[in-house]
Amino acid sequence: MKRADVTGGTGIALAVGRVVASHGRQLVVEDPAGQRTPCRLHGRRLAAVCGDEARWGYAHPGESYGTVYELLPRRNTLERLTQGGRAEPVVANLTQLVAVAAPLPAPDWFVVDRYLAGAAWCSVTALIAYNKVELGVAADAAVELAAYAALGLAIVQCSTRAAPGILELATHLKGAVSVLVGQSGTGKSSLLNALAPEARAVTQEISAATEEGRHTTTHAVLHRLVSGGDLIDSPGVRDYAPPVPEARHVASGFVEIHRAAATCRFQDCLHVQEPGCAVRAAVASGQIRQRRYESFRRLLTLSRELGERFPDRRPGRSRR
Ligand SMILES: Nc1nc2c(ncn2[C@@H]2O[C@H](COP(=O)(O)OP(=O)(O)O)[C@@H](O)[C@H]2O)c(=O)[nH]1
Ligand SMILES: [Mg+2]
Ligand SMILES: [Zn+2]
Repeated sequence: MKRADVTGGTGIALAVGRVVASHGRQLVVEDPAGQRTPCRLHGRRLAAVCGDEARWGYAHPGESYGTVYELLPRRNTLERLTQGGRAEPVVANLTQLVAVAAPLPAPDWFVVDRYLAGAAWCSVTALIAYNKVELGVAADAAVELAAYAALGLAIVQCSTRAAPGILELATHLKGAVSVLVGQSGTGKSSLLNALAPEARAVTQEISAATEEGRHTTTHAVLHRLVSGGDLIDSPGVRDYAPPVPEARHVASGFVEIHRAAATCRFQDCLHVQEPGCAVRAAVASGQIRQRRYESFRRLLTLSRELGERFPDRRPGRSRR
């Protein structure tokens, strides 16, 4: 197809591809057949992240790298909260987030809630992978996992030291574009290596393509799984903190709170001290777990703090 308008009148034929690795202005773009080409961004205004769909072509015949001229609209963007309180895109066009927890390090369920809320805020499905299960599942962890399952979340108990859980996880990743997130040390890198044994080599190859041989692990890389589906790996994604939206949208990150909120007396109820609050009634009756409500309250407080510290911050969005 001719897109002379976006190439400054050079009339270069552009193809649509997907950004499968991104490091600053250097990218790797994959065509629908799976062929990967190193690319650079055209112009200063473009900023691509892993998962972006792009129009690209060769600026000059015979060049060894392509040029990305245009990015297509994103279906969703996983964002990270920066020090300055802003939302920074990390990955685009994701369909699933896998929150990884394990017996060791001791799970922080508030962190898990935060990731699950982050998934809901960018409209992707979430599941929990409880890794290292060969170490045993403590009673309190079993209670938390059962509570998440009751909310409709898929829970996969797995171990990188045994096949069955990994195979079950692979089944959940089929047909999806996923990321692994969670506390450091829960086994995300080990899971990636178990799911995509070639991941290490691919990452090194991409390091070479985008940086002429300097090996770093700062890239976001999309791995195609042999068992089906794509898995995006990036240190920035794994340790990301989801941006918290405006106070009135925080509840949309908590499925049971969002559901109960439909019957609050006031439509703009924040579920803190308003009369006729169905959420607080459900907490009092035990229908909503106290810990989950506490988790919601923490994010609500954070949202207000961010609003005060950064009054001009971009408002959070909710698509529920
Ligand atoms: N016992 C046990 N240890 C594991 C398992 N998976 C990973 N580990 C170990 O947990 C530690 C952290 O793993 P890593 O993949 O680096 O975690 P990450 O920080 O989440 O990427 C390493 O010492 C791994 O060998 C597992 O299923 N069982
Ligand atoms: Mg790791
Ligand atoms: Zn309410």
